[in-house]
Amino acid sequence: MFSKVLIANRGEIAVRIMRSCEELGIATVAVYSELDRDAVHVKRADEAYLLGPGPAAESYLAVDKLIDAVQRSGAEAVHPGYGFLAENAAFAAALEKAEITFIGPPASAIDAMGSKTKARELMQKAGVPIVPGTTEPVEAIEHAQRVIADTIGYPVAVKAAGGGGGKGFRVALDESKLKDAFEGAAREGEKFFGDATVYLERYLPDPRHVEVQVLADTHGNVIHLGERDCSLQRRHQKLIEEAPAPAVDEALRAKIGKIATDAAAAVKYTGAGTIEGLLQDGEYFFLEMNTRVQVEHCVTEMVTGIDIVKEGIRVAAGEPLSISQDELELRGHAIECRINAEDASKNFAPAPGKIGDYREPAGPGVRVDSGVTSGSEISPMYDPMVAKLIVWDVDREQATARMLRALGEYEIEDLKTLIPFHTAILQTRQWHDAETCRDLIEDKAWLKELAFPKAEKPAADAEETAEPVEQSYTVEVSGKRFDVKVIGAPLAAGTLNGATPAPVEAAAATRRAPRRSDRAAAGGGRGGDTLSSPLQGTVLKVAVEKGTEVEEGALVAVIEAMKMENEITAHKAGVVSELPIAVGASVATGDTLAVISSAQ
Ligand code: MV4
Repeated sequence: MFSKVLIANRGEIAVRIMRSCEELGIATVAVYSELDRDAVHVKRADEAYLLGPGPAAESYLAVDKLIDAVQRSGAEAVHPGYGFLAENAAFAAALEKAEITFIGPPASAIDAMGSKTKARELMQKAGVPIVPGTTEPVEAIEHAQRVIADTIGYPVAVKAAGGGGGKGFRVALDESKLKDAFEGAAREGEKFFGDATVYLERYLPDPRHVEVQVLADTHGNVIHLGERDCSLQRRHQKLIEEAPAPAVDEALRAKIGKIATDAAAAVKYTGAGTIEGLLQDGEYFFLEMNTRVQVEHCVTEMVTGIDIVKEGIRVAAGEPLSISQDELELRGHAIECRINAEDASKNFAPAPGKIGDYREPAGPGVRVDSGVTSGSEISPMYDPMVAKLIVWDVDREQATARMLRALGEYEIEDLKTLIPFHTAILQTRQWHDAETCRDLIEDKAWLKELAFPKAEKPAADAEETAEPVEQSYTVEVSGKRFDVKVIGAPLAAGTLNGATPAPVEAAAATRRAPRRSDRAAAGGGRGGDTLSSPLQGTVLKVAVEKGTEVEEGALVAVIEAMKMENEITAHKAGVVSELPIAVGASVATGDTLAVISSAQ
């Protein structure tokens, strides 16, 4: 076994990996950017090395700096986590050359699965069912038209060969939409992966996203740990995951498990990996393989009792897997909610900021994987996911009740997170019936109900400096009279407790008593005609001009922040009278994006 491992990542996954290392008696090495000097993962590690400035290209993606840190620390192996360099075959090869162990699959397996067309061809040869379509790149639109007419038919999915996780994925419902889809997928492939190559798949109208966790060692053992359902997604970002999948019974589990282990064996996979697929009407199709530990690995850990990260480390050290397929047992049900710094009511706009008071839920069957604490700064530079809340219980219904209880316990002050969104969605009939909830996630009106109450005016730092006082009030709640005693900071002159509206709207929307964490931070205000930016980022697209007449909800601009594209829509109908933004410009939270005057 290794004696020291460097974790080439940040946030919750870096902490998660350190936990497994500690249990295995392995010393941990953190790396960090200048923005992460005070981050939880840095303090947690036995030692830590500064990589460079905040931008990932100068820190978490800087291969030379990472290898230098490995050599200075004397670590024998590197765990990449997910994101950053986790699926970079060149990084795995560079480590190999420097005689450092990469805790992950061989570079050849990363490479084989990295090209989606190559992966589809390999899987087809291995007898793994793929979504019907092409395994060769489709060079030109005329070529695509021919293949669609001859074999696939409409609707058709156009996907970037270098893509994955939905990047570079467009749908053409009929021939008239093919050109846009083809060009869109190619453009996105070029932008994100430097590869404009696209391929075609039959578009499945209402599949479930079902993926299988696999583990493989260097002794020829390849096993699967059952499946996860990750159908609840928004713009290809998973939001809630669960295991087992509601639509999978034991017979289907055995069938898709074999598909997954066949797929892994075909690329001589080792370590932890995931076969992603689509399930429709009991039929399973391979989509792609993620050659890394995934965000949602935790739900599988909860129902199998297996530490997936630990198994990956054991495999990299040359040890055999600690369990066999026959020994594996699934028990109960697990659900994971991603706690992102995002505002669901504003199109899931990133909501970076500094966390105030912070308190994680606990109690039976509750697990929190987080990388933050009180005072942590969520930077727009990195992923908006700050924590994962995972629960286990004996069945899906009880796990849902437990998740709602845990979400209610979670206190994250001064930061807008998806907690109200999760709380609302888990109480819907659609979730109860195990539907994919696609209708709700696209429902602008429903999401708007999740709006955070306006931030309260800070009472001139009174809370920090003043002694708490006791004050008595008489209040009426739904016409019933109560005498209440309030113990806390004295109120600023001229304001009574109710001077700012109480967060009843949010409470109604989330159907539970208002919690402290609901009273979140200031955000992009939308006062009168001014449409101000709810986030800090870069303007990617401006969809209107001065003088354009817009409907409420019409696209005004696209702003990139925390690696996500965010559509900013008109807050009211009217005419764009001012437009102080341009493509490429940086905007701060609260900056005016447009002024929309009411049409006469
Ligand atoms: C598809 C699809 C339908 N047909 N491919 C790709 C990446 C992943 N985020 C979802 N992806 C999809 N690929 C074909 N040929 C539909 C989706 C899809 C989806 C699938 C299951 C559950 C939820 C989904 C949400 C968006 C897109």
